Amino acid sequence: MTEERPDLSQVLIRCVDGQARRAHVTVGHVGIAENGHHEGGFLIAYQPGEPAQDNVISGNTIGTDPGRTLELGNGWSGVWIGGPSNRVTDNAIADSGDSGVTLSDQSALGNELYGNIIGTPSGEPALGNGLDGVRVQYGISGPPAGNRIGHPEAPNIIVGNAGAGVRVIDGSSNEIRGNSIVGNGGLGIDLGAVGVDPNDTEDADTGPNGLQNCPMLQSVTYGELSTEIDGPFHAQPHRQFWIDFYGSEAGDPSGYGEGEYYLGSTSVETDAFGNAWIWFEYPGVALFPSATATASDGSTSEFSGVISNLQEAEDMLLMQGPAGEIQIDYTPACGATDHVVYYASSWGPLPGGVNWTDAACFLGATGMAVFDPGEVAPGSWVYFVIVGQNYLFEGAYGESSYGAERPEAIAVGACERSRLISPTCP
Ligand SMILES: [Ca+2]
Ligand SMILES: [Ca+2]
Ligand SMILES: [Ca+2]
Repeated sequence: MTEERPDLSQVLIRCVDGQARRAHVTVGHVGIAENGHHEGGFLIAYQPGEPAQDNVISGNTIGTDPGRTLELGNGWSGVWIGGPSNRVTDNAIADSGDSGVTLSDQSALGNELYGNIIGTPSGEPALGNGLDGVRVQYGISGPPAGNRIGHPEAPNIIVGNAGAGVRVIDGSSNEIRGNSIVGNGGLGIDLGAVGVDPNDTEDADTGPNGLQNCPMLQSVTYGELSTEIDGPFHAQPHRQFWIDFYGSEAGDPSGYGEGEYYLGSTSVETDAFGNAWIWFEYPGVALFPSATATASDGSTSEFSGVISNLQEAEDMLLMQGPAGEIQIDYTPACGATDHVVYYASSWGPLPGGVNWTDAACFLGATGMAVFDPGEVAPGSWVYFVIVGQNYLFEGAYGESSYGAERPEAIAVGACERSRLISPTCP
């Protein structure tokens, strides 16, 4: 049922006029990797009138070894699909010269990508694909449509690819939900032109996935046991949408989100003016939240902007008393109900980090702490960082006076509460 075409792709599934339909092929547990000598990994080919359909590619490693350590990438896409209703599940797809998976052509309808690792997770050798994780684009006959890339119950991990996590250049109703998309060179999801597409009035614009408008997250509120996220959403009037929420350990440099971990979903319906208010409560700590909107036709938006309410303590004043003690006065950030001040001194600026040597703990809502550095040699530098400890958080109030995030305070055990260091204000 498969043709070997070592000069083109390692596994070719295609239909040719006048020949038997190449459908219902299942290929699994095949290592597809050949040091770039092959142009592609799997090719499910387009052929007018006889599209290759209903095939399953499952459980393979494509472009690397099963341990995901070797660079064995194919010259172009790891998987290229130009036919309908194929399923690509539970594969590792890495080190392609082009995108991890390309969905192309008018006949690329209703394909499903579930449970794949596209690129390489952080901490593993960097074997991201050379273009996008998943690319949806016009082919010979037209644009793809109605494909499903991930689902909250069967997400893909799309990480460390050179371009976007998922790029939809052409086509409509391509659903992108529930995935872990992080650490890609471009946006997590990029529709149309490279970069963020601004929302428009009543989402009247047209383009890939209808250039679906995304939610505008406005606030994130950290409670004792949960995180509340809310904000406005503006799109086409009288339509229903799924709003998917994600958290990330860090925001994307663009200020727009990727979605490192899926938090959950809510549905909304826009009013006659295209407005809706979104609200979501996550039972835990959700850092750098972002969201996408998916219309009832399956068109998913780009990610929203990330909320990052990073703040620093203000009005800091340092004074040295007659006995050499140092008093710092300040206004704690974020209205913290409790906080800690860590202290260190050294010769000159420290290139490698600060060894925090003292701390003042359980300072409540006040803005004053006193340290005795003892005999301070001329030329010494002193550093402070003020850390909130509201609720579940050990939230950082921005950078330390050293200019770096305070690491977990192993050297200063007295204040340790075994809490998460948050880059945002609680
Ligand atoms: Ca874009
Ligand atoms: Ca739009
Ligand atoms: Ca639109």
